[in-house]
Amino acid sequence: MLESFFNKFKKKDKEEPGIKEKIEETKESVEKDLEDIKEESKDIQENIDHLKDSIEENLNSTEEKEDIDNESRVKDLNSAEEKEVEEVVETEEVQEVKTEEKKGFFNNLFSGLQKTRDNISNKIDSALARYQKVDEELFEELEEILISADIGVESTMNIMDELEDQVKLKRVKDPKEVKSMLMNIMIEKLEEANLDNSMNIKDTPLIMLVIGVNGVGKTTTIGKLASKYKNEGKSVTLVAADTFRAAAIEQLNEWSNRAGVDIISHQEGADPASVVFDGIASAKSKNTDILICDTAGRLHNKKNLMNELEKIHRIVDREYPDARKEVLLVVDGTTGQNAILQVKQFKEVADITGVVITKLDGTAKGGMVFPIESEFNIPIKYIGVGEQIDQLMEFNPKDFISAIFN
Ligand SMILES: Nc1nc2c(ncn2[C@@H]2O[C@H](COP(=O)(O)OP(=O)(O)OP(=O)(O)O)[C@@H](O)[C@H]2O)c(=O)[nH]1
Ligand SMILES: [Mg+2]
Repeated sequence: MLESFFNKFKKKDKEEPGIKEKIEETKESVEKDLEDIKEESKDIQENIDHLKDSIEENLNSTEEKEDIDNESRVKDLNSAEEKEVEEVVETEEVQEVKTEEKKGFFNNLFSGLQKTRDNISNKIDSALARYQKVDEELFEELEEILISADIGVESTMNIMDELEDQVKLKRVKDPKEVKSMLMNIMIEKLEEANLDNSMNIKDTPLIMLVIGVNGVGKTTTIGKLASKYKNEGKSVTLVAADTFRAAAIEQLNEWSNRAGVDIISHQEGADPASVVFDGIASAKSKNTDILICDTAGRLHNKKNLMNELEKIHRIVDREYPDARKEVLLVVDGTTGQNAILQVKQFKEVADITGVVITKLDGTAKGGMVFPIESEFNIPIKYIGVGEQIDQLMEFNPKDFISAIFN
């Protein structure tokens, strides 16, 4: 088409001289423009192709992603459902175990405190049944009952003052109403001491030193504690730092087998501090949570006991500064006033962080928890209510008073 157009003008060149050059020039520039346009359109086409490719790629990957997302969403939903079902089953199982544990706890506590309950609760019942009205005589009789259960004069006075105030304030006439009032006042008085009765086993490593006079139940308590803490998921090692008698080491060994925990022991007569040293080395290398040391922490001689405990404390401070220390004093509940006296004496020589009262199953004088908490201000952490491995209960004012009143 361009050729015929230019040929037309060739003819004209003869009529108009110079026009031929002009036409040639225009032809060249038009041809060049055409070339440029062709190039440009090639580029544009290439760009379009490229864009198409990338759009397609994006579309594919979005689809793939959606597929993956959907798949994982379905997976998440399924696993959430499974988890929910598992959780429901687990919660039921855990609740069942907890209910069983609670039942076991109250059964043990209730039967373990029977003698004290008979002494306090039954006597109170029969006194209240004999009175028609709430008067001074009844108060005196109640006071005697509390004192006979080793609640102590000071604590008994505090409890009775409060009871009389409340009876006046609430104008209580019927003796039957007095029992629950008395129970609540006793719980309040124990709680008033504001002591931390629960043993903190969360902050580990923890080193427990168990002290107390001969035969109070130290080794038995250690065995029970080891089993308890192991069941609560803690790793425990016993340290036979009572090297006084070979039989003591053997007895602790038996408890370590019963509880299924490790033990570190030396020969009879070895230095107790060196056994503690080895116990610490073992705890460090195995990352053990709790070390429980059975000490021959007797009070036949105050100076000896102080020296022995100081030496052990020094070793712990030097070798295991990260470890928390608890010093548990064990007293035998069946020794009544003697047990209270031991708390007083040990308090003078050792930084006791808690008391364990053992053999409460064998005494009617469980009231001794009052002077220990209120007068000496030392928390009772556990009570022993039998020789069996599970017969060591955490001490809790409400549970304790409820168990001796109902
Ligand atoms: N009924 C009853 N007996 C207990 C309780 N705790 C310990 N016993 C018994 O008390 C006795 C002495 O217990 P041990 O654990 O050997 O006392 P210990 O303080 O280690 O004695 P030594 O090492 O000799 O100083 C054992 O016969 C235990 O079975 C308890 O809570 N109730
Ligand atoms: Mg012992």
